[in-house]
Amino acid sequence: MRQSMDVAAQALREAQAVVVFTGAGMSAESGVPTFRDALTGLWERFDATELATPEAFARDPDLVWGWYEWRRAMVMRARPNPGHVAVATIAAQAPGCVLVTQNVDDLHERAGSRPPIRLHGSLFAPRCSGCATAAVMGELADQPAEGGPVPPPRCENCGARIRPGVVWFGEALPEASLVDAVAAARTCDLLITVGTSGVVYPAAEIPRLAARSGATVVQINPQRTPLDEVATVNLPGTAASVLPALVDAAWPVPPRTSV
Ligand code: BV8
Ligand code: ZN
Repeated sequence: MRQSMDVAAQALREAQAVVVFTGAGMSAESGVPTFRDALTGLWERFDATELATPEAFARDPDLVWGWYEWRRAMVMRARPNPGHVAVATIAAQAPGCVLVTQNVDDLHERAGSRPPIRLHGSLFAPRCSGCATAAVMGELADQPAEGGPVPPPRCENCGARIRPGVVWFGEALPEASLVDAVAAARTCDLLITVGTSGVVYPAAEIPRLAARSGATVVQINPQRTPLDEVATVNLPGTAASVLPALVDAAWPVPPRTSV
């Protein structure tokens, strides 16, 4: 691990264009369950990919809206972890750093990062399912701790149901975000991928594209993932422990001069 950390730290120190690419594991230590285990309690009988679809919302809008309100409440109770703070430090220290996230929480911004390129939208940007008018984020729905169905609000403009501002399975990613993320992956010399299983496309293409374009790819994840095969360096471990260690190794804090 020591040798890999040294390689990663040198790559970060010397990089001219850095991409940080994050997934649900980034927020796990803030108490926000990863996508595969976002379903606890009431939701455990559903597969996330079954709830995160336009068909599910059309079939049972109260159930789907309730799930997103339950997740939004959890994110609002959560706090950024040391990994989010380390990402904000990298963005401040590394030239031309671009943050690309698959996450729909706001923990990167709350840790001080500039708004990331969001490939899968946000829990905090609801919009009308009919006329796409942006909706004002209302008060949190009154739900039991384990969650439950909540009727979505109605659009003031056209009366259609308000939907979560996320990208569901089967929906296209926001074109501009994808174009910007692809451009960044193509031109970076270092991509750090943190806390993603690397199985959801087209987002999962980003680290692979960086590798194909000749960038050094550093993966931070406690588990093995399909991205192991494209990572130049694997740093096994969690976001909140490995990212701060990487920042310290790249930019050691000069010892205090005794005054
Ligand atoms: C599209 C928002 C076309 C919603 C999400 C077969 C092959 C290839 C593709 C497909 C296919 N079949 C279907 C598809 C397409 C599909 C897809 O990829 N499916 C997968 C399941 C195979 N993709 C789509 O549908 C996309 N759209 O293709 O549209 C199109 C084109 C034009 C016009 C119309 C249509 C849309 C995909 C976006 C779906 N929305 N999120 C919501 O949040 O509810 S995706 C969702 O899962 C998350 O946002 C996240 O991005 C994604 C993957 O999750 P991860 O972030 O990787 O998290 P996960 O839980 O999987 O893993 C966590 C990782 O963290 C693990 O590795 C774990 O070890 C690690 N970890 C845990 N703790 C820590 C940690 N790491 C660090 N520290 C820790 N403490
Ligand atoms: Zn409307």
